[in-house]
Amino acid sequence: MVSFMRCHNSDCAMFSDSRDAPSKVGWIPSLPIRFGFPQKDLQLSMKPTSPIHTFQVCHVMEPNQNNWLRSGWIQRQAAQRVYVEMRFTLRDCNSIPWVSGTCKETFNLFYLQTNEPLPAATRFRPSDYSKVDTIAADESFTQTDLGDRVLRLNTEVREVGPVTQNGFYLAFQDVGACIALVSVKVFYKRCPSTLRNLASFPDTVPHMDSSSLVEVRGACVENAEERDTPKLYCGADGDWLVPLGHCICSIGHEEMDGFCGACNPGFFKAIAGNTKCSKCPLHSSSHDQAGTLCHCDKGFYRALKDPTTMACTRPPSAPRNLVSLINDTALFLRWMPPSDLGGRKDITYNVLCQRCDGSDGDGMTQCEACEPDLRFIPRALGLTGTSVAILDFASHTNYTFHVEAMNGVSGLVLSALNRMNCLFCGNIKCIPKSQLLFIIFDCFARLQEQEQLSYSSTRTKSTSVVVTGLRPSTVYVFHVRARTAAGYTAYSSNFEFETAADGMNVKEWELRSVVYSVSNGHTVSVLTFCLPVPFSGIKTYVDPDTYEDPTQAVEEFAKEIVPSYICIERVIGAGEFGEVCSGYLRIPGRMDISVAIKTLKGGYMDQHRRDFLREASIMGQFNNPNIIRLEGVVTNSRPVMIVVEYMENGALDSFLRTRDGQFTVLQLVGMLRGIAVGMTYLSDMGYVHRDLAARNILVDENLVCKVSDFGMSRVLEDDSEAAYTTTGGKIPIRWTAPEAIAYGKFSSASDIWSYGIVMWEVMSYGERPYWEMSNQDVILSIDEGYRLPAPMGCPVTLHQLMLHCWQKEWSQRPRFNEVLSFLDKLTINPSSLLTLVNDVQSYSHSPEELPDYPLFISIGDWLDSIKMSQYKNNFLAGGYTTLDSISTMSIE
Ligand code: ACK
Repeated sequence: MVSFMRCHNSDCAMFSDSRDAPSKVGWIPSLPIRFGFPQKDLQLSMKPTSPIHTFQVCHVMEPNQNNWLRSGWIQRQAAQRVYVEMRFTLRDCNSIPWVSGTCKETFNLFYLQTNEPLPAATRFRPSDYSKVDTIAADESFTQTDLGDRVLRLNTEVREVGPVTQNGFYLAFQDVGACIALVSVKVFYKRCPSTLRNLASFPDTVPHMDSSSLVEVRGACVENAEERDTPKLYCGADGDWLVPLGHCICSIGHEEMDGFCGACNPGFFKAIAGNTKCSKCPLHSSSHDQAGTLCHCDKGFYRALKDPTTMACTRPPSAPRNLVSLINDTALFLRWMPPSDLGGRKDITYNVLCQRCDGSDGDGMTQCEACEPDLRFIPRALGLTGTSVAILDFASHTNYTFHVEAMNGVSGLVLSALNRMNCLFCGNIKCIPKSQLLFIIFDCFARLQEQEQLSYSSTRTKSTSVVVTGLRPSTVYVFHVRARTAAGYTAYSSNFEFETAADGMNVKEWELRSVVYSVSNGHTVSVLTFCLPVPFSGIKTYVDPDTYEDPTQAVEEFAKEIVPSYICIERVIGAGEFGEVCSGYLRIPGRMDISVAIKTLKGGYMDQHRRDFLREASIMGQFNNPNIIRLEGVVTNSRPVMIVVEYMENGALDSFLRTRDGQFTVLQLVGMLRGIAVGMTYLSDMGYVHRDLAARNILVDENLVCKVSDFGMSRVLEDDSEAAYTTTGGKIPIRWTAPEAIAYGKFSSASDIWSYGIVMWEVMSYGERPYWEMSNQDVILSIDEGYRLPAPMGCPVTLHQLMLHCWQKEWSQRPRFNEVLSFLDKLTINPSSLLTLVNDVQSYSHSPEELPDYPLFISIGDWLDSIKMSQYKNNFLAGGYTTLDSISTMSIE
């Protein structure tokens, strides 16, 4: 082997390269099998001045060719996945006169793994080698201006392996083609050492398994410190993915080209962070490199609370123009602010008073402070205005007043110069600690039918609640209370109302409660009033938990089936409460129906039975071709069963995994459309699924996808993906919107997020979202703006739709009906699915970078939506034919 040069992606690590001089790199024609790749210099007409050394073979006239060329032993080194790039010319048989059926247009690539080079005398046995692929030419000839046909160079790359032993041989088999092998480059991919977010990451070789990422921790660069642990993931193609965490430059240092450099003299940085060094503020300077603080020039000061970025200041000069005015009982003093405020705005004034009584026996004047005896309005010290009134003078006494100006740095100077002033510094009032704050956690609305002892209660985190299932002609009483850090508040005063007899107003009322605290900050009160919810015509979902007795909900929404009508055939899986079986429902006088039967295993507790049947009372309310249909329940005998329609292909995730790559994009979009139909229906009914994921979608024999798994959508106990969050809930992190993870805000908008993840699962044939990343890393990376990249072969339009579903701001995500009409447009206009993500150069991977247009398929759609249809032709004439091209359009 000559060299072991490393490189990235297409510019790749080279174990050996026969481009320069093939004889040096160990290519040996394998003997004694007949060899047909003699080394020759081939003059390619592409580069007439530079001869290229090649191995050639061209026995196209003779039948039964079997010519081999084998490489020397190539050490595997760090590689896990090895690639071979072959450059060759291959003549097409039509261009060779007189050849019959003996001429071939392909050759074969083989390899053999060994831990050591084979002894030189080892016989070459083709049967030891494993075939990698048959190689054909993309190009064989091209036409020149003069009409000549010129041989074209082909480049083909194949993956060899997996290579697990120390090294390997490559071998080429010719079976009768006319080939010139110009070069062979053997390489592997790696993520090159890099600097990211002020951390350095070492050279890393990707995993052999293309679907898994290598997690790499970065080390902070010099003079930087770690905030969140910096991490990158090395992907199979040698790309670094998902940057997480970061380092920040330490104090006295700033970021320069990915490193942390010292602040220059005259500059400083007092806090660690990715900000720049700041110029020293006025009247301060730093003389050394890496300054963390600028020192005040002589005569200037920095008060304790002054930020380091503030100019140094000095005490003010004296107040000006002091004038006095006396009436019968009061003295008024007024003055003007100093001419020099010292560079500060926090100026205050002290009025100092001295009373001097003649002289003592030594002839000395006796002076004392007189402020305690006098009344100063508003006060004597710390005045912010420029006047004061003084009262309560004693008769026949001399008073002397001084007004001094102070600011935030006066104390620093005075304390050094004159401690006498401390006389006036006492009597500082204690500021009371901030008052105890009450936090409203949640409210309870209690609903009671008048003159009935029973009541039901609803818990909500918002300040309004919709009450459903009310009876006609009944008087109801509502009251609301709040739970705060200090416990429950008292109930609000009662709000009474009577539902109408015709039932029009009886189903839903919105109970609005206003939670307020009174002025002392210690009580929280609740005001309540009621508003009827306008009748929308769409059936709304009724939460079985609002029933006092959940069996009532089952009775209302699920049919009881006679157990003898159910024929169980076999067990197909295990559910949380018992086995899942398949079988038939044989109702007399009706056709047999294939069903799945979920059973509740014996020895259950009442709570289990209620939770088990909860799914039936939810499912029973739905009637939609893309929602799993409830046939009925068996509750009056053992075992308790839930009977639903049978879905031949089982759960969508495992179904796709076993059919990797077998569907057209349109078929996959058809599946996604079905799920969107089901979800549109659920969201219109006001039902939030909370656990939408491919594992909870079932597929029938016609590839129709139906939403299922409603039972645990409230508590998610049965989902193996659900993990406990810091708030105590159990949540399938990878599928759940950030606001639902962070503070339990589940909504149809959070279902839309999950729908985007399901889209990704479908387009990647059941790949695990975020691969092996930990839940914590998933949360972090989402927060930092990372979104799943498009799966291989995914149309740009679909990935853009996913990114829309993953907008951080939930109100900006599309609604299910919008997703549905978007998918419909895609299906009607399949050319919109032709651009694959891999084909697009500048393509956004994050919702923040989404082009500023909503979900449109064509330029026409878009212009229609912004009322500019008349410009369609101008756009097309200008070459703007796709929405991607619009996103890169400039003002000009
Ligand atoms: O992937 P699967 O075959 O699809 O394995 C699970 C298993 O039962 C445990 O839930 C399958 N399953 C659940 N409901 C149905 C249904 N209605 N039709 C067919 N298979 C079902 C599910």
